[in-house]
Amino acid sequence: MQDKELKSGSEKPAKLRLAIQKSGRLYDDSIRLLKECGIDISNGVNKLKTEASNFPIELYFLRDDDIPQYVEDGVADIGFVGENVVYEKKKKVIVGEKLGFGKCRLCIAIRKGETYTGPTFLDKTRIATSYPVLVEAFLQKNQITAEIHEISGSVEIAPGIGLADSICDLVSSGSTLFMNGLKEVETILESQCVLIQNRNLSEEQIQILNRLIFRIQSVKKAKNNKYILLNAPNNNLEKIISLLPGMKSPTVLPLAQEGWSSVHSVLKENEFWDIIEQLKESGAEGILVIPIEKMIV
Ligand code: PRT
Ligand code: ZN
Repeated sequence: MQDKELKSGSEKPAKLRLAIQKSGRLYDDSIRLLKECGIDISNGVNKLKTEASNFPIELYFLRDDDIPQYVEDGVADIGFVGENVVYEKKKKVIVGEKLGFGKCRLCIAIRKGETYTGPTFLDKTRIATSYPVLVEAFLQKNQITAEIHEISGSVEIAPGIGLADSICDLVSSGSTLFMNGLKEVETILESQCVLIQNRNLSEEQIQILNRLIFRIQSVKKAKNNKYILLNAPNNNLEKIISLLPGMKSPTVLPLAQEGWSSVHSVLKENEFWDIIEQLKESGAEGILVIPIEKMIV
């Protein structure tokens, strides 16, 4: 009896420990993505860690800079973190699924009035950055020698106070550069939040991870697609169908009004406006475009 109890006590069901940013730009989107994946973490997002009630995942809330190290060490099994941090930290982790948020670019910026002549412009100058590893790699690739000044915050003020000639920092809207009299001249990395994983996960953990990735992919696909319903005159049905790829092919149902059909299909977000215009030109009416919550293909 005692043996049995000990045995069942030691056989803990497998779970995945997921590290996400504690607060900051990636926090809201990370939580939202988990919710969209049907993972309930409502029992305490303000703690250091919390467990999902309906999925074998435990969440750790950390500073984004620390996430690659925790995942490399196996303190966390997986993490959501920006590619900029992953590649700057150079930790031994597997970089997987792109998560579609936290998008930005790591750019070199110079004073607005200067004329950029290519990477050689940076030769023998001073570059201020929080990303010395990525900047060094860019300089080496272009055979440039420059002095890298590593600073941890407000990089954009460095040229203005005479600390550097240029900067390398993350940009999203570009307004920070603009307000500081700077302009982008090189993009050294396009970045977004990605899923990273420890290299030694157990079989069971990989199975849980695959379930999570499947859900993430379904959410991402749904975001990139719209469901469309429209009424089509039968005499132009073929043309209208040819404009709508659908997941297999569009669904066509007869309308009560003779000579008309109802057509249902799925459209890619980026082809959406072009196709809508062509559909209208082909006589489609009553067009409804509806967001899709999950898409399993
Ligand atoms: O406390 P912790 O260390 O966890 O957070 P943090 O302050 O280091 O990071 P945080 O929350 O600012 O950013 C987290 C991640 O968000 C980054 O590592 C990037 O992957 C991503 N991200 C996306 C950005 C931006 N966009 C961004 N625009 N990170 C920073 N910025 C900053 C940039 O450094 C510059 O100061 O925003 C300014 C530029 O923005 P624009 O819109 O004016 O161009
Ligand atoms: Zn940080």
